[in-house]
Amino acid sequence: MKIVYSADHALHNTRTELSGGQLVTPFECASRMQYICQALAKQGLGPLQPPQEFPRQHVEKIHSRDYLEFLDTCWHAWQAEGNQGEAIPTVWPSRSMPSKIMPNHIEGKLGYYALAGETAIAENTAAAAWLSSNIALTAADAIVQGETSAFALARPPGHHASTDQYGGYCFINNAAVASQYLLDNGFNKVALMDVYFHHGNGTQAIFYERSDVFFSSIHGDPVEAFPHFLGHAHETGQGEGQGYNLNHPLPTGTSYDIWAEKLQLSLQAFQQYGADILVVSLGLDTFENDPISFFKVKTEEYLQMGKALASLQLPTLFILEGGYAVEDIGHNTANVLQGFLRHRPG
Ligand code: 5XA
Repeated sequence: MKIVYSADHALHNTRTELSGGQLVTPFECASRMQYICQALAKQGLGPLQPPQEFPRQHVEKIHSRDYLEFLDTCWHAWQAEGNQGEAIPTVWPSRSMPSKIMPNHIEGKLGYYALAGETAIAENTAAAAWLSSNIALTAADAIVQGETSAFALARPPGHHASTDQYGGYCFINNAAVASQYLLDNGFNKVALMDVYFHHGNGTQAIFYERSDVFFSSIHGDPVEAFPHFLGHAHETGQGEGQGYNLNHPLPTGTSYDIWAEKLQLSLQAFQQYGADILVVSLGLDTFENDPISFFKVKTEEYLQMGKALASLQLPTLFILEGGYAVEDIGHNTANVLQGFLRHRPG
């Protein structure tokens, strides 16, 4: 399996996350990658290969130009105001003030482009987000070149980012960018399986009215879990996308057996759809000891998850998303890949 990685993910090294009414050290932190790299090496997975740089136009197919410009200029504008801390939003175009006029001030712009308030932006956040998308594109390109499977060891994650909003630690939607790249390079029907604990609201929104990407997600029920305002079972797609969005919201304490039943439903739907490529948004925050999630998947069960994903017998692109039990994320990630490779070598 081709694995794409760059140590420069650590460019995104924010100090603050708004959590529980406090500014804490971000759960989505650079050390996650050290544990994953160590576990991959220990299990003989690799080598890790560097990303290529792709033209920005691949990302512009998913995200609006004004949003990307905001991302590129946010830190400078924030600093120019004399702010001492990292950039976080404090005001939103909420239900009671839905003005369509774009504020000039960075405080207003942050609220316009943020879908949540926990995620800070610092000096190199945009550079790291672009790099993360290049990692996803390089791994996608490996599949286009004939690899059976590839793993984009990318950070920051992407699945909460929509066309023009960031949040939930996500800035550029790597899975969406990679899926579009696959469609532009010979594949016709993408099965996009999101196994991240939190619903992939950004990915769903991006493809909601399209039939060339079938999005399915198994996640904490949004009445109880972030992002709270998307991810219900009745959201099944719209227009041309009707029938190509399948959500499985699940309650607190969900074990792997229950989770795996939903995965089988998604895989069956992908088969009926006639997918020719599988993209996996691989979050490891379904783990039983994850500090901000409430599923109960155990380390050894990630082998079964990999095996189940291999059963589709499709070219498969894994893209790293979340997972915050830092000392366990390595083994859990490696187990998914090992479980997959044992049943679909390559
Ligand atoms: O999968 N998404 C996340 O891990 C983001 C959670 C943000 C909670 N405020």
